[in-house]
Amino acid sequence: MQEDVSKLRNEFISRALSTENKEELEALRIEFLGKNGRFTALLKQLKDIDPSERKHVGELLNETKKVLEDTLSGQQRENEQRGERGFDETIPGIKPPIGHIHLISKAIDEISAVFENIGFVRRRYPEVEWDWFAFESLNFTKLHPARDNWETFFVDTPADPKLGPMLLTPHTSSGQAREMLEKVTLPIRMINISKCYRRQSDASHLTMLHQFEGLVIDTNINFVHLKGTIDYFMNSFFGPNRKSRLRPYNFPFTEPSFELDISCDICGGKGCKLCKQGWLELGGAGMVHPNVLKAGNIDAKKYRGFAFGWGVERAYMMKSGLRVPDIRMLNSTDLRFLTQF
Ligand code: FA5
Repeated sequence: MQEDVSKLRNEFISRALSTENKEELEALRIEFLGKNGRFTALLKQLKDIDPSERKHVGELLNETKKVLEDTLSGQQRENEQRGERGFDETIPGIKPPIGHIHLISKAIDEISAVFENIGFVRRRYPEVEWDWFAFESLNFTKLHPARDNWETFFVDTPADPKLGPMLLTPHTSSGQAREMLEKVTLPIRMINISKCYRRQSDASHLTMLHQFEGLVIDTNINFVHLKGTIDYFMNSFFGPNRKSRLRPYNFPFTEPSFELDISCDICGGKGCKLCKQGWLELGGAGMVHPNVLKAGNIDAKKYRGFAFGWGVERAYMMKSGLRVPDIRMLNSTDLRFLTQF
C-alpha cells in the first residue's frame, strides 16, 4: 500500500507539472481525486487495513492528499500566469526533482575503490548458485545447518548430479571456488560484491543483503596480511576513531577463523537496541582452509590464502555519523529518508 501511494504521488506530480492549462489539470484532478479517482480508491481501502497499521497508513494518505492538492493549486497558478503573459523564454524553467545514486550503490562504489587502491580486482559471481559452490567446495559438512531449508532459499529445479541443488546464495563465499577455477593465473586478489539471500529480517538483518568478499591467494600469505588488510579497510572506510576487534570463530572454509566487530556508532559503544552490547558484527575472516584450495584446483602445499566476507549494508549503516538505527530503512522508498544521503 505504501509503495502504491508513493508511486501514485510521483506520477501525479510529474503529470501535473507538465499540464499547460486549466482543462488538462481538471482532467488530472478527476482521474486521481474524483469520486472514482485512483487516489480516492486507495482512501476507500483504508477501512480494510489491519487496525495495527491503519493509523500509520491513514497519516500517510492524509499527507499525500495534501501534497496532491498543493501541487494542483500551485500548478493552476503557474498555468494561469503562463496564459496571461504568453510564452516568456526569460522565465526560469521548472526544476524537476533530481535523484541520486542509491546509498547501497554508493557504498559498493566506495568499498570497491578502497580495495582497488591496494590491488584487489572487482568481481561479481552468480546469486543463483549451485550447492557445490555455496557449500560443498567450502568444506561444509553434509548436515551443516546453513544447508537447511530454514536458513537457505532453495530453487525448485532438478538438482545437478555433480553440483547438487540450486539455491539463492546465502554468502559471497560461493565466489571463492569460482574465482580459483576460473582464474588462469595466480596470485588472486579479488573483491567479489553481490547480493545474498537469507531467511532473516530484523533491525540488523535483511532477507536480501549485499556482501563483499575478499580472497587473496599467493605463495607467502600469512595472518599479518589479513590483519593489515582489515586495519587498512577499517581506517579508510570508518575513519581513525572507531574501534574494531577480532573474535575467534568457526567457519568450515577458514582455519583459523575470526569474526570482526566494530564499535557501535549509535550508542557510542554503550549497548543499544541495534548492537545489544556496544559492538556490531561486520563479518567473518580467516586463512583459507586447504580443502578449499584443493576444491579450487590449487596446490595447497605451495599456496596459501586469506578470505573475508562482510555485509555492505552493515558496513554502511555503521559509518561514523550516519546513525541509521534499523538496517531495513536502507531499502526504504521514502524520499524523506533517501534525500538525506
Ligand atoms: C559469512 O557469510 C561468511 N561467508 C563470511 C566469511 C567469508 C568468513 C570468508 C570467512 C571467510 P556470516 O554469516 O557471519 O559469514 O555473514 C557475514 C556478514 O554478512 C555478517 O557479519 C553481516 O555483516 C552480513 N550479514 C549476514 N547476514 C545478514 C543479513 N541477514 N542482513 C544483513 N547483513 C547480513
